[in-house]
Amino acid sequence: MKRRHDFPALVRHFQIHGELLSVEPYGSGHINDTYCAIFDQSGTPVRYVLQRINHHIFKNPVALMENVERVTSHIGKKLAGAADFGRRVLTLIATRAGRPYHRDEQGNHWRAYHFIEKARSYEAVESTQQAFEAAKAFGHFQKLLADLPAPRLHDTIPDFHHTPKRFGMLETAIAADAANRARWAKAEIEFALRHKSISGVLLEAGLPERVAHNDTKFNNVMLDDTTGEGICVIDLDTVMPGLALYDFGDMVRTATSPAKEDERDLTKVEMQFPMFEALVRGYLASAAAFLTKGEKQQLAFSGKLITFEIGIRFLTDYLAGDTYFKVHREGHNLDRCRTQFKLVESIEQQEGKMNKLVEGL
Ligand code: ADP
Ligand code: GN1
Ligand code: MG
Repeated sequence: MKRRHDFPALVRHFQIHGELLSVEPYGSGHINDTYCAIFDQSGTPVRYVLQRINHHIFKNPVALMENVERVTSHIGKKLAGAADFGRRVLTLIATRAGRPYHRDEQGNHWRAYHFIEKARSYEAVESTQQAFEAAKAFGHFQKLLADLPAPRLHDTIPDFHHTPKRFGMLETAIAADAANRARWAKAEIEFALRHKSISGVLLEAGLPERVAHNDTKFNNVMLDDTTGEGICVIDLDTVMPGLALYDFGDMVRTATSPAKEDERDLTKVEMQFPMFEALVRGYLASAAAFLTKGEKQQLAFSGKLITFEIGIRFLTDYLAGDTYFKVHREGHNLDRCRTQFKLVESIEQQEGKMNKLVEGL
């Protein structure tokens, strides 16, 4: 039986003063459970973010939180003194025991963050300015972490962006057909098999390992309500060693098409060239100085590859019976897979032009 969490007891473990007024589910992530908790602090309502880490997916929440703590404090030190500093990096709230997380009696790991006010994240991109700002913020995030002192961060999910291994998992899921759904996904399976050869390209390109975010979905950056600036990069669970292009690729995946990830009307899914241009310009505005020529050459390709990779992950989960991503309707993962593959096609049609743009900058 699913037991509701005892929020009044839970929040008392964190160094937050005042009386708890309410706790509501918040956001639309596919993995963790996010809540907004409001406290009365001397007559003023103050919001906090409370998150339960999905330990089925993140098998070592303690190591994960060690990463998050190192990353946020490294960035925090660098930005100290900057205008609006407290909104530019996630700030963990320690527990009364002095730890960055609380482990409850059911074995759940919880963390609390200060709420970034006067900013929000968006499910779909609305303007080139937004695309530019998001890419600039993610590039800046990589730049700030380029000199993170040793040791290497923990791999919170090993081989997270190892596309050939992801493809192997898809092949296993097709063969097993555990939910008896392969017959509903024939066209998608065929599409995936036809594109298998692109899987290994980035891994074989000899690109440098960097600290990457690894989940730079457009809704993982908060845009300032007044200025539109990408004020804070959030969702740090997958910050770990990776390629810079995993991040740029995921921006192309989530910020060039005006459609939501689970849009059913595929005519709305399209790689819009002006959005791509804004992403490249925004990313280079903060990352040009450290990117190698080899990385720059693959900016467009990374968009195609990461979109393909997430597409095959959705397809794999559909075939396995929806065991990984949260789903809210029948065929949800298949719908998500379809938007990704449609976007791959759209990128393919414009790849020459996309590469020309990058070469010219
Ligand atoms: P998930 O891993 O489930 O995607 P996120 O960490 O991205 O979880 O949080 C989900 C949503 O909650 C985000 O898209 C964002 O809108 C909001 N959010 C997360 N952290 C904060 C914060 N510190 N301040 C304000 N909003 C936040
Ligand atoms: C998941 O947690 P969220 O919703 O930001 C997933 C990403 C996928 C994304 C697809 C740990 O991200 O890898 O790209 O869904 N995160 C994990 O929307 O698997
Ligand atoms: Mg998120």
